Amino acid sequence: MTPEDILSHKPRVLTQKQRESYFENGYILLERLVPEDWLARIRTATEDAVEASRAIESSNETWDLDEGHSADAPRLRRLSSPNDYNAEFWAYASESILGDAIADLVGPDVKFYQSKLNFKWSGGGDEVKWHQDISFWPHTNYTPCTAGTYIYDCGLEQGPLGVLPGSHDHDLYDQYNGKGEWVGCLGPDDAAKIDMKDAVFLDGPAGSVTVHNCRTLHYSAANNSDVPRPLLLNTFSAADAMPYCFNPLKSRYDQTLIRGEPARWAHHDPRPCQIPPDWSGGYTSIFALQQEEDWNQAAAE
Ligand SMILES: O=C(O)CCC(=O)C(=O)O
Repeated sequence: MTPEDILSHKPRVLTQKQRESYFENGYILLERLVPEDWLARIRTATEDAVEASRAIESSNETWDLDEGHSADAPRLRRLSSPNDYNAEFWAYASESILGDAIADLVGPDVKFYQSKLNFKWSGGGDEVKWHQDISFWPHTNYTPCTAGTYIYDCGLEQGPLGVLPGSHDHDLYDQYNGKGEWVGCLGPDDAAKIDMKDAVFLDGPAGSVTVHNCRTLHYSAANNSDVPRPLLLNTFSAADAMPYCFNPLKSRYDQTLIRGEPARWAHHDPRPCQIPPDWSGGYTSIFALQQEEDWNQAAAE
């Protein structure tokens, strides 16, 4: 679906102005979108996951542990595929107002693609370097977008998501390093050209939702505050967007329709997309890739 097709459908929860702003800027912040009852459910699921992580000693497909993690003092970077880990997360992604807001941005027929819960722990939780999502998981068009839900209040000092408005309309960047290895972020020369004064940081109270398009450049700073910053990320697309590479965070719900009808025709956008490595042998997380950590290579083999 093109933005014009999408905008021609009656919105469910967003205003027409909000939708137009998303297409113009490549992102939107929906303050306090999530009602208290859903927020309570995903908070409990998050706290249960942190409890369970006490028994985990090394990073694996599901858990990405931060340096210093222990049973006594958990420190997590990411829980991969939370929707597969706890049905409460999947209920939120598929049944709540979130799916209605996404339908307003990708069209009435919406598919789920993948999920992750990025913790960015207090006292130095890693930055996420400037990158674009779509070359991690190319699709036939650029409707895919990722919704980030702040499970607790997120202030500027906790490393909220930062975006570069309008960057979704530019060419995609190279996310391989000079040695031809995938690093999942812009090289130092490209990153240095970004003027941080142009970045918009999407801090917000608990229950706020950020949505960024799959082409939008985004970044988040380290969390040097005393409070962790769990951000629940769900990626969706229009039903007519077909992935053509292996899903790095393969989920049992990949391609599940959460609103509307299945597509009979794929929509192809002619703009090119960089191809990632073949993830069928394994994937770790964006944190490990961008830090060029060894356990990524081990898992990939
Ligand atoms: O956790 C964040 O701040 C951003 C995460 C992100 O961009 C990603 O996982 O692709």
